[in-house]
Amino acid sequence: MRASVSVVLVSLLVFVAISACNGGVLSPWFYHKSCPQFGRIVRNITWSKVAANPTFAAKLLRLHYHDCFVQGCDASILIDSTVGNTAEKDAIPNRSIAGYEVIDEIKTKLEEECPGIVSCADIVALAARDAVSYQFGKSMWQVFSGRKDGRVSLATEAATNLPSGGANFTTLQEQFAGLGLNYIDLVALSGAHTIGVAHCVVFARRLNFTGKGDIDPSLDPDYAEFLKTQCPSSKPNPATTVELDANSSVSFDSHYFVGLRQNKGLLRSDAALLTDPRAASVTRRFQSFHVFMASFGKSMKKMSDIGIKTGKDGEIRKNCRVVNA
Ligand code: HEM
Ligand SMILES: *[C@@H]1O[C@H](CO)[C@@H](O)[C@H](O)[C@H]1NC(C)=O
Ligand SMILES: *[C@@H]1O[C@H](CO)[C@@H](O)[C@H](O)[C@H]1NC(C)=O
Ligand SMILES: *[C@@H]1O[C@H](CO)[C@@H](O)[C@H](O)[C@H]1NC(C)=O
Ligand SMILES: *[C@@H]1O[C@H](CO)[C@@H](O)[C@H](O)[C@H]1NC(C)=O
Ligand SMILES: CC(=O)N[C@H]1CO[C@H](CO)[C@@H](O)[C@@H]1O
Repeated sequence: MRASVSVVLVSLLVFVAISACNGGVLSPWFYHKSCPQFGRIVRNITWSKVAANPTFAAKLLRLHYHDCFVQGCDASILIDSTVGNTAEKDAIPNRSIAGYEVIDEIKTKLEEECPGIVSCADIVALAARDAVSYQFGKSMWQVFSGRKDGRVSLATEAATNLPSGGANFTTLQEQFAGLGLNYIDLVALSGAHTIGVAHCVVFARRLNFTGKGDIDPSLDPDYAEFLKTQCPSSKPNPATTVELDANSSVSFDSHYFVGLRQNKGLLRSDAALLTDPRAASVTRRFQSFHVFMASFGKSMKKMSDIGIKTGKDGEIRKNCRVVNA
């Protein structure tokens, strides 16, 4: 009797322990024995790229987000289109996704040091963390490893799974919920827009809201005038970009939430966070950097767990741009 109770207890404990670390799949020590240089190599190359060009921080962070939201975090975003298949990277929402060459460089170095061991998906997850962390000189959240690379990449999926910059709160919340992310994750992860830029076309509608030259009433009028000078409808330049977090788009801080609450969120999806009372209250708390950063790290970890492939579901790609033959 006593023995069977302890057996049940022990199995329960083991079960709890395993569920606590992503069903036992991902681990902070995954490459500890097989490729102890993994963390150092990713950080070395990522930091030197961001040091030379700070815009890589935003690019690598967004790359990881796009990867995870389509097919799970399986590096499907890296696959090049082929004659018979238009890949995710060539889907419309993928416009201006970049950072591929940094991932390639890291992969090449890792294949020299530990051939066939490290997945492209794990590189993407760690490079996103390190790119943001460079500014702080230390890692800002923990990343677990052990993802396998997927063998499928479809442009059509990128178009449906990635929320549009014009989305309202209901749509955003539904799309995030479908991936196991709640409204706090939605607000925290939207805080990624504290760095980087957007093209005029993704917010142009807000400057001609009903087609009568009027501005989106949820946009600060002075800020809207500024945006019109940057993105004149008479002379549209498809290459023009505007900072997502006005005047603070290089520094990873909580200024996004300060601007957002002054109705200076650039995208309609940013402004939408203020239309839900619970989400709006989170945006207020996230004006504090420490509160935001703690939550951002937790939500990034949840995001980097989406749709993990293991065993025969995936592979360790030799070249991040092509599925293995
Ligand atoms: C909440 C839903 C989201 C929507 C609707 C959205 C939409 C967008 C759009 C439209 C752009 C501008 C793209 C361009 O014009 O080139 C953008 C940029 C960006 N997004 Fe998001 N995004 C969302 C969530 C996220 C998340 C979860 C992350 C990362 C954790 C993220 C990171 C970024 C970054 C860093 C940029 C700037 C990229 C650069 O400067 O190259 N976004 N986003
Ligand atoms: C990265 O590695 C190179 C070559 O191994 C080395 O010269 C360089 O100092 C390293 N950089 C950092 C930031 O550790
Ligand atoms: C949000 O957007 C969706 C899709 O465009 C639309 O069907 C829905 O009615 C909108 N919801 C609200 C509350 O505006
Ligand atoms: C606003 O949009 C309407 C309808 O698309 C267009 O006819 C008009 O020229 C636009 N106005 C401005 C100022 O861009
Ligand atoms: C950005 O800085 C300029 C110059 O200090 C200022 O005029 C402008 O209002 C700021 N923009 C926003 C959106 O705060
Ligand atoms: C439609 C579109 O803008 N596609 C782009 C996706 O990303 C690649 C790589 O940056 C571009 O070359 C495509 O033009």
